[in-house]
Amino acid sequence: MIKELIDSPAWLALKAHYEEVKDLHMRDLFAEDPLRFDNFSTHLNDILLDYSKNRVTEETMELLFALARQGNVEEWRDHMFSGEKINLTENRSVLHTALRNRSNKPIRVNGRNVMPQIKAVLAHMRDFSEQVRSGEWHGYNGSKIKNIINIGIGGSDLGPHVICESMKPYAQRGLKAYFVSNADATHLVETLKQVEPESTLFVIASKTFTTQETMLNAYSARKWFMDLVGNEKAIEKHFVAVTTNIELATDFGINENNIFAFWNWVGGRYSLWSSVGLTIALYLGMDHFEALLEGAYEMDQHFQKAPLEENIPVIMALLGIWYNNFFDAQSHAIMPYSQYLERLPAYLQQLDMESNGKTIDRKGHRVNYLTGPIIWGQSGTNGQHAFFQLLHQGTKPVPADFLIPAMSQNPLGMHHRVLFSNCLAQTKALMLGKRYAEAVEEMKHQGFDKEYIEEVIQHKVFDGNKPTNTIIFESLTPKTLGSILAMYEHKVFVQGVIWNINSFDQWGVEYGKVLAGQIQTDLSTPGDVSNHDSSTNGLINYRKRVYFDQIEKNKID
Ligand code: G6Q
Repeated sequence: MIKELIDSPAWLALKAHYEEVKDLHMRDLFAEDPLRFDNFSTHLNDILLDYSKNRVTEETMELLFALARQGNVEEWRDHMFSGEKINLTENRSVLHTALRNRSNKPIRVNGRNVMPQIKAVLAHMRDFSEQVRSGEWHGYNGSKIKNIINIGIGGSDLGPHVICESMKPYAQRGLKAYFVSNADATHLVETLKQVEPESTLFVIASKTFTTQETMLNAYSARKWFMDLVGNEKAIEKHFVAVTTNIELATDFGINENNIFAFWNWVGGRYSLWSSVGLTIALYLGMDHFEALLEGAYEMDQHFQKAPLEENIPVIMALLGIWYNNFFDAQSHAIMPYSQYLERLPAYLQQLDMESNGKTIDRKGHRVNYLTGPIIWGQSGTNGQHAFFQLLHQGTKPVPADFLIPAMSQNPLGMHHRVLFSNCLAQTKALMLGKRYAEAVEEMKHQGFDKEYIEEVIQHKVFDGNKPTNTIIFESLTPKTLGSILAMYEHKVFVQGVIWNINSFDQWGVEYGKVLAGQIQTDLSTPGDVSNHDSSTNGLINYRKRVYFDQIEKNKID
């Protein structure tokens, strides 16, 4: 009989080991092993993962690798790459990796090689993006396209958004990319204030073409366009779609030639590598989009071929499990020391929390261990002046990833040296902490008297022993970014396999998509409602009173 995860040999071995090592301090581990950095770091191309500042010994890592082997991580990985239907609850293959397959190897879904369709869509994207970027494709009155507005949400927004934001140095001069996702009209209205219809191209990105927020924004954008241009025929010059639902996109008025296909074996949050990346291709050019795919492909190869002991996504996944399940860490922080990567935490929130925010295992049983952590973070050094206090001296363990390029794309004076020093100073301080005697010595040196030192000294002591990974790379190129995003995808995958959950469905999101319907109906008529719980009734009625009062007043005025 297969044992439950928490009663399995590898888990029990880790549990016993945790009791032995939980009080070890990294400061001592570093003192004992001058080669700790060499022993606990690995790399792929220019991407170096330094995981030496973690609360692990050689034995911890061995036990974690045994856990991965016990969970059949390698077998599941191979199932995913070969197109097996590992998304059980939706009976689907999980093949975002096929989208960036740069080899000639066929990949089959239901016996059919999907590579020719993938290549055809890539060619379509190249052709279209080159036409727009060169001006060959122009607005209805001959104007050059200067603004791309991506209308989409969740997986149809976060991926392209983080890439466009991170890759600004590669963007074409004179071209701007905007992202509209929120149902709050403010998002659309404020964006439209910045553009003219004749030089704007809307990319309606929606796998289903039914998502309420996206459709609302798409139809409001269409109305804005029609109000200003008044020519139905002009729509096809300014609206294109990325979707699996050709019929609804055509109903919207989009010319079938301007619909970019993708497939239901591409999950929303894994879709930026598909035609959902059209906005990326338009903004950065297809060569850069393909470099992104290349980088992801190299990480895929590494994930498939490197032994677990050197495998970056596997190591990151196992360290996450170590803290999540043995140290009870509830969250994991992402600290990119790069302004360009400002949106990375938001992107990773969806990738990780939508994938592994699950309570039911693959067999349909409720799990009795923690699954996916809360992902949060902010670009450094801003976080240092805000929430880092809790990392240094709070009561909650927060493992964190620090990401930093060795070279800045904006080599201005001392900026990058200051940024880099801050990044390393933080991980060093989090690891070392500051002992009582060190704090006293420091205060004495600063000239404080004995009495004052005694009064405040406890506040100046830092426990340290706070784990961090540092991911350093030469500079933030499309290829490197592709590798980094694929690295996180596979990290999340490995964790899902070990936790025995399906990382590829999102029933909570689907539930949210239908929930609002009844309330929306209730909001449209005057008079209080009483058909919900008292909280929901109270809040609906508050809004109705404000809204209908306002309408009444405006009539009187
Ligand atoms: C991602 C989720 C979700 C989805 C959005 C948008 O994995 O399924 O974030 O991407 O709800 O869905 P559409 O692309 O269908 O509009």
